[in-house]
This record gives sequence, structure tokens and C-alpha cells, in this order.
Amino acid sequence: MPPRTRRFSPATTGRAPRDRAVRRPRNTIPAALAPTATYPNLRRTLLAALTLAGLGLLVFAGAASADLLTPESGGSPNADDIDTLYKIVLVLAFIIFFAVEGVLVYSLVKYRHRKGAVAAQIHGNTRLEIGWTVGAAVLLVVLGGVTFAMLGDIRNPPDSDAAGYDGPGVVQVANAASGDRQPPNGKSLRIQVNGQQYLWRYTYADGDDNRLNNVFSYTDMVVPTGTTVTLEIKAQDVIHSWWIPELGGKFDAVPGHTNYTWFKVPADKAGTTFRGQCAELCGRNHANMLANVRAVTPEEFEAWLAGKKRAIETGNRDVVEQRKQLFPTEEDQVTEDSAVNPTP
Ligand SMILES: [Cu+2]
Repeated sequence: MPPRTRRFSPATTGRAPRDRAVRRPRNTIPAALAPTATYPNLRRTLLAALTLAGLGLLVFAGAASADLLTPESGGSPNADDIDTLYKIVLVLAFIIFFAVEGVLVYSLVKYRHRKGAVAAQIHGNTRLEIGWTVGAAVLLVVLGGVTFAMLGDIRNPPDSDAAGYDGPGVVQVANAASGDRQPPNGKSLRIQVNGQQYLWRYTYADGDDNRLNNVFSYTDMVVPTGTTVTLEIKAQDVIHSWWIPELGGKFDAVPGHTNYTWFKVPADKAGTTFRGQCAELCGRNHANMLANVRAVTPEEFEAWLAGKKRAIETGNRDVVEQRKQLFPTEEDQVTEDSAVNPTP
């Protein structure tokens, strides 16, 4: 037998050697990672979902969409000023935004890549650079000027209207603490706002020197229209935040510290209830820590305050009566009951 020759030797075939072991497998995704299904309707489903979500937003937005881009206002001059200031800044910001984005998009389209086009090599543009530096500086000065011009009216309360309320509860604060701003004539309806887990307590400085006998209410604050109301905001447990959007900005209620703010509901808003709620996460029932400010006419307010005052006086008298009935004399109470109630 002739010796066996190598089948694929270049010497015998003139081709490169081929070996099964060297062959690469086809470049495919491993079975474990391969998609198990295709989504032919994915785009359509997504579009439908987006449309539905958009329509849902429109339907359910309702009141929430009011003042979507700007602060709420209408309940007090300081809230109106904050809103106006915000709008001035917003309009200027919009103008700059659209100018810059407009030039950007225009340039992207006009100077987009084209076959054979060669980019111009530019270095600096003195006029343009000075322009945007000076422009930004002027804008800053204008915004600063407008802000400082309006800040006074936002922070300082005005006097009550001539037809405003001027009865019990209206006080003149002597030696006001820093931050406790008073109207020019010094007179305002003074209400202490106390945040507690999870409600707001309002105490009216109704002329009674004993703070415990002062008129108070929870959640619903009643105020007269056309009258400057100054608030002393405190907290007795954790930090809360007083916020009635239509009456102005938020004010933190911090334990051991007093914050001050004010509002003045216009005379034509009698009968309106301004809604708000605690704006600082204060515990698990924070969401239910609501606050309402109900504006009434000065006459209605006077009647409400007097009614509350009477209720407190009646309550105090009734307690004394009940105590007398339960313990005919203090001595009897001490002798009969000293074992369970040692301190009368
Ligand atoms: Cu709270």
C-alpha cells in the first residue's frame, strides 16, 4: 500500500488547512437571553396609555390646575404681591428661555451636518460676549430692584380698613419682637397659632388677661374682613408649617420659637373659606392636619367671638357648680376622699 498522504496539506491541495475545531459558531444570543415573545403592538399600547393618562390628568386636575405655574393669591395683599413678583420673574425667565432655546434650535437646523460642508473655525466674538454679560447684569439689577421695591409691602402689614373690626381681640403690641411686624397704627387682631400633632389651635387675645380663659378654636380660624390679622405661630411638640396658600407664604411652627406673619382679607371676601394644611411632615397623621380660615363680616365676627366667650364663661361656672355638688364642702372632700384624692 502507498503511504497515506495528508488530505488538506497545502502541498497537496494548494489551500489553507481547514479544521472542524477552528470553526467559530454563529454569533447568536444565548438561548437564556433570547426574547421569548415579540411585542408588535408595543408602540400602539404605549400611545394609548399616554393619551389616557393625559386625558385623565385633564379630567381630574380641576381645582389643582388653578395657578399651576404661579402661587395662589386673592385672600390678602401680601399673597397678591408675592404672586405678582413671581409672575414678573417668570415672564422674564420665559423670554430668556425661549430666546436661548430658539437660537439653539435654529442653529442646530441651519448649520446641521451636510455632505462636503466645512465648519467655520470661530474664536470669540467681543460684541456678543460683552452683550450677554451686560444683559445678564442689567436683568439682575432690574429683578433685584423690583423685588426690594415690593418686599416692604409683603412683610409689613397695613392698617385695618376704616370699616374693619375694632373690638375685643384687637391689640396694640408694645415692644414687638424682631420679626413681629405691626401696622403703622399698631392695631391688629392678634391670634396665636399653635401647631400640635395633629391639629391647629387658635387663641384670640380677647382682652382677658388669663390666657386660659381666652377664646380659642381648633382647625377653623374665624376672622373679620377688612381687618389686619397678625399671627404668632408656635408649636408644642414637633415642627409644623402654617400654610393657607391664598393668604400668603408658608411659616414654620417650631417648638421653642415664635414666627410671625399677617394677612388681611379684603372686605368683598366675606363668606369665603380659605383652605390649607400643615406643610411640614410632622408624623403619621400629618396629612389630616388641615386648617381653614373663614372670613366673615366684622359684625359676624363680633357675634362669634362673644358667643365663644359666653360658652367659656358658662363652662367655667358649670365646672364650679358640679364641683360643689360632688364635694359639698372642700373639708368634706378632703376628709372623705383624702385617700384617693390627697390634694383637693
Ligand atoms: Cu403638622
